[in-house]
Amino acid sequence: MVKIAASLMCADCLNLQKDVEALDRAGVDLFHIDVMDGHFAPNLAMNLDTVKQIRTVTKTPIDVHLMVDRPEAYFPALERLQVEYGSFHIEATTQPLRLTQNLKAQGAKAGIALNPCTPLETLHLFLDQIDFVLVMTVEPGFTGQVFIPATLEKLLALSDLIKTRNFKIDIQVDGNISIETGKACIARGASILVAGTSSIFTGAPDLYAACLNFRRQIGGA
Ligand code: S6P
Ligand code: MG
Repeated sequence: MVKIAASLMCADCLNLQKDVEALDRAGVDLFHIDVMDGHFAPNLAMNLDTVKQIRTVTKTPIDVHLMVDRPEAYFPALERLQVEYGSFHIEATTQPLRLTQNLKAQGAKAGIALNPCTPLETLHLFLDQIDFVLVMTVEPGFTGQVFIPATLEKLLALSDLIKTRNFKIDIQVDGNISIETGKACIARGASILVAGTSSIFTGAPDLYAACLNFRRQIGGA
């Protein structure tokens, strides 16, 4: 079944625990946490100290998306948190292979994130090393952006590549994933949808109901 990763950057930061609890009741599969440095992505979102606090109020697996230059600098802190999923951008490091191995050694599912303009060829050496690929469907940094349609072709090419080489790798999509774009991504092989302001954090008063509705609409009920 397709997994829903709720993007906590889009949650109500004045009532974060309340949102986490509502999302847990609605049965989200992962909490997606964006960590930025203001360089790789021109914004700041959550940080690893927040992850530590979120851990104390939920048992749902945590998915950290490092949108930072030199992600290796964050690895000692990440390791202490024992997250279930971790990804970093291939554009941001000179040692991606070492980092995927490190994530696996921590017991996390290892993911490589690709910006919309980064070609799939960069992944060829790693396909036997990773558990998931995070395909950005917007440029990194902000919520509420417009979906880049050309990323749908990239998804299709990626799922063909994974099938042809017979690997078991999840495809996560991140950026303006709505009911419509989510269905289009699933049809092209996506198995983890990052849910933000375009799907569940829409500003509607009932986050729990919005989450159940999204699950039902994408065909996962
Ligand atoms: C964006 C970040 C994402 C967003 C999420 C926002 O750079 O990686 O995880 O938080 O995609 O969702 P939406 O629906 O507002 O685009
Ligand atoms: Mg993200």
